[in-house]
Amino acid sequence: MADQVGQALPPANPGAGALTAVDSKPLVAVIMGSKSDWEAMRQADETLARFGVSHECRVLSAHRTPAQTAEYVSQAESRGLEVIIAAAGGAAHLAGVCAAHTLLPVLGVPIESAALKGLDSLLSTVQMPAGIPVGTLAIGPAGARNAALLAVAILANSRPELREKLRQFRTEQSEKVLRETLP
Ligand code: RP5
Repeated sequence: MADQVGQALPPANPGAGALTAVDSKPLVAVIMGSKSDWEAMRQADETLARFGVSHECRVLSAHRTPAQTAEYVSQAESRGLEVIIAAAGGAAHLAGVCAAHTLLPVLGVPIESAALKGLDSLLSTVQMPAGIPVGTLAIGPAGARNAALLAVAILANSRPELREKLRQFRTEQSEKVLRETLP
């Protein structure tokens, strides 16, 4: 079964009720090429949980588990998923491979690599040839958090209550900045 494909990652906030990484009716899939990507991608998990968006996190690799990745992504839409966030480092073709197997929007997060600091990941994710789009975010944790916020914005187009949460988030963020004091 598709929801058994790939290694599930721990919820960011165990005990948070429905806001877990492995939800029974997920709207967003957060997949990453390796467990080593989790340190950055937990930002996506935590952000989705903060908005109460049901989601699941999986390790699936474009090159280490190609068949399982294709199977998982091909079945995502019929399972009710609406957005896929795909993160990978190095020759980061995971997001592009995902996009090739689904009509769902795919948001790519380039993971910082040891050799080239994520420039390789960024270019591999962002430079999709015309026809199969990947919406690429920033390298690393900022990209992970923004991918989740963009997923929330996509879902919020048809969910007024989520749109209101997003508005509230922006307001709180602005207020926090305005409260900052400098030494
Ligand atoms: C990619 O290779 C993964 O997304 C990860 O960022 C990178 C290194 O993976 P590990 O060797 O740490 O498993 O597939």
